[in-house]
Amino acid sequence: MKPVVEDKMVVEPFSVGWDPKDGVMDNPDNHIERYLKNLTNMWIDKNAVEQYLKEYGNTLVYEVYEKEIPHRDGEIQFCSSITHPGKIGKEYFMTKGHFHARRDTAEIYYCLLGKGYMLMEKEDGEFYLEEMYPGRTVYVPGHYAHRSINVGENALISLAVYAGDAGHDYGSIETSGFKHAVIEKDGKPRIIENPRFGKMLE
Ligand code: S6P
Ligand code: ZN
Repeated sequence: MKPVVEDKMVVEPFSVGWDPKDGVMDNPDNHIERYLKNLTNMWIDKNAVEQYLKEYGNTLVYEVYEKEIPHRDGEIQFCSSITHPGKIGKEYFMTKGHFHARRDTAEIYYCLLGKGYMLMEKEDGEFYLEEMYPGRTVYVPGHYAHRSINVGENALISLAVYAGDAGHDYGSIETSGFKHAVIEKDGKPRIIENPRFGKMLE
């Protein structure tokens, strides 16, 4: 990841190509790749993580392509967010999830391909699960941690757009997790309470 861009940087008008079929952006400034070995604590079933790594090796769970925009009020960040298909035990591949560092900033996800859910959860546990499929847009209000969950057979691809100074706060999600999780039951996605909530690092 590059250092945060100098705040006084002037942004010239620009456009960027990205392929709606695979979410790959031309000349991105950042291409973030999240592999399973760096995401071992975020799943309900720790044994299933070990099992998956033994069977399939260190697998790419999700990736993000973005242009570097100054992290300041008035700008707009955007990226393509690609969550690959797969399951750790019964739990679908998903992003780490985060609150925005500036908690009151919202975000929209415009889904281009795939099938999944956006899990949105407030600190007090109030939560919403919105479906994601091509042509569907999810509005994530401020104060909701959010995570994309891929329940389909192919990549879940969205264009995410959010406030320039939103920032990311992964802290409490890494340590406590979300209160809810989406797992497969009888071949269908089902929401459950996360049995490891509050102790993801144990
Ligand atoms: C940023 C936005 C997305 C995510 C991306 C990866 O505010 O919500 O671009 O960064 O989907 O998820 P995460 O939780 O690892 O940042
Ligand atoms: Zn976000």
